[in-house]
Amino acid sequence: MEYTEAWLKYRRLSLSRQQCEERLYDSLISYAIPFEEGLKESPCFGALISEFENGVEALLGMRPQRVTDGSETLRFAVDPAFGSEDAYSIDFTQNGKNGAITASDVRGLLYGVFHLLRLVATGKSLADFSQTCVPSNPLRMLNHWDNMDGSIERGYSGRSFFFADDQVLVNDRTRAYARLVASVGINAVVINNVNVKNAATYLITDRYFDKVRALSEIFDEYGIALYLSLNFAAPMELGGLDKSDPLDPGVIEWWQKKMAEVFIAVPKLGGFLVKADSEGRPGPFTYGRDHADGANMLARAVAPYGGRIIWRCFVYNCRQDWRDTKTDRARSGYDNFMPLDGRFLDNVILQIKNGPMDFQVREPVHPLFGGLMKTNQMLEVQIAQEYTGQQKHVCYLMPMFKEILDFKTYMPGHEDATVADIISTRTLKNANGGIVAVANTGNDENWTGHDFAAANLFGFGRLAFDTTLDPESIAREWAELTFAGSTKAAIDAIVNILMRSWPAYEKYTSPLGIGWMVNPNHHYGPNVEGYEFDRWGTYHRANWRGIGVDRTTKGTGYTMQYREPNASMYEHVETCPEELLLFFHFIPYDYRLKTGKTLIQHIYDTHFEGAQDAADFLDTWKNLDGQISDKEAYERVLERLKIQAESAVEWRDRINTYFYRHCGTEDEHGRKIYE
Ligand code: GCW
Repeated sequence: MEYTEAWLKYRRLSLSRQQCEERLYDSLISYAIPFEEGLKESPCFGALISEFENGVEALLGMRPQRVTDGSETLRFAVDPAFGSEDAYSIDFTQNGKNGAITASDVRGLLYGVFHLLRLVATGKSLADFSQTCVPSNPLRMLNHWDNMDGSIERGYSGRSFFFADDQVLVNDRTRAYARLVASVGINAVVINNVNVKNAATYLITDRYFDKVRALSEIFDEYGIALYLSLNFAAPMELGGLDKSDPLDPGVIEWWQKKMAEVFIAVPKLGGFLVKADSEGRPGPFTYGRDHADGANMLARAVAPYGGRIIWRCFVYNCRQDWRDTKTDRARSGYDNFMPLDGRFLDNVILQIKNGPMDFQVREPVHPLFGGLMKTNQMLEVQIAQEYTGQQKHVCYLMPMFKEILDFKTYMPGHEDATVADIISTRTLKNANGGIVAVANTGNDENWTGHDFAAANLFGFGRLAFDTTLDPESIAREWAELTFAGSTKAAIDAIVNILMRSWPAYEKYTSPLGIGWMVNPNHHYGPNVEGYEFDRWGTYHRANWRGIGVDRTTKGTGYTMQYREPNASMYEHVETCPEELLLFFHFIPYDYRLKTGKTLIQHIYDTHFEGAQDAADFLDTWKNLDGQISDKEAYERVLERLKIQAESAVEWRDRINTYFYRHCGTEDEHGRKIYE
């Protein structure tokens, strides 16, 4: 299947000689790599050369020459004393003519080259340019939920390009993918679904070693470590043992032997991701053991090979009864893992979803951030738009991620520590940390179904590498690279749509942080009571008086999982941020919000506004006909924006009618609300 180069198109610039000179692009014409001999062994060396030479040639129409006689105009220098892993600097201030990219390793140089090419592709001048970039996060990871039959759990962009018919695929697209994600700084990838079943259990056997190794080597050329999701019950399913008890000597020995075998066969492997005791997956609970017992047992088995165990905290009771108002799914991550703080080994990292429920359009930050003080942590976000329009709707998520990263946790002794500080390992000076996104790719030609969804893939990588970046600049950079050759007005419009998209989606779907209200199972489209009487712990409790879940001390007590002053802030209606009001409180329809509007009027207004925003996106796009360089992309986006506009109307009307029927209050503006 064909695929595009997404933001790596490197469309030829049309510049005059003078412009090239002024921007110092001439300095890209010759380059040198001092001490090259010692660096050739580095797995990224080939990619460094080819990315630089091909990129410059595509953009400027001249192929850079490598020289060794001191006449170079650009110098790549590895300086082990330069700084932390993957950091680099680009400097064109030395003598006003020549440039240098410096890093402590070749992977850092490769990141520097991708950065340099972004500058040139977006027409930035290199004259006087100087910047040092240090990655914010040690691990910058993607999790693919790809199954070995080629399907993708929560995939909205076609089939898997890692697997088909229970085989591992290694082909051109493997490399194209590695380039794409490495170009934005991703350095670790899990290729298989966290729900490890059937053939996927056998990925750690010789049935698949050759292909897995081949894949890991391609990744390695782009500085990416391959990880696999693991089946905790493998000792039984593969080894024929009668248990998977993590403290059982036979089980321990089985894993030790298994890991020796795996790391000899696939030496570049970074480690494993584990979903245990969650949504029916096996885990240590079966044997009366806890998550630390389970994770540490595996961590010991991979430690001799430098491997890591990434253990997910998405553990909750998925057999709840809606009549029970005390059991609260939101509490479960903290209740399960907080007592284990300090018990995990150094090569274990807990992977924590951004919020306590499940990737809703708005959730509070997970209270384990700021709670845990002696544990390696990773933030898990989802760019696969499971609950945010499934890549039929545009929903640019970097503004949401940015809010999460900037959230102050008030961890004792580190009162200023934000989520970004904690996961980066800056706060706790711990061994491991980072950020991971559930990936949104598939084998669709444009990788992400909706062309605009690629902004989330690009943006996630950029933000993971530098959590101080601003979402709008990232959006602009992505738009300029992807839609190079389009009019300035078109680029501005794309950025505008992206920046308005998350707020719009939030407005026309469930109100004020309550979440859900989607169709069960597939999670697309409105269904206000779709999850109301289900077993998943996802209730909004709307009745004729009001709506919301009481998570205060009078209700489920969830608010007390936060550090002060956050706990009190959420506990009281007056101080609770209003975008999360219904997540924390049951609120009557006639309650007045800070805007002076009643809750019910707010619900009506936001739903009319959100649907109007979606209609505006479509109109804007229609007006750009002829201004977008890539005609096919234009048509694809047009088709999706139509779907979104229609779906937003359906959301608006279902939600408004539902509440109108419940409380009987008329819209103050007399707009059409169906009976
Ligand atoms: O939100 C749920 C998804 C499941 C997913 C699970 C998880 C991979 O609906 O499809 O399973 O989260 O994160 O483990």
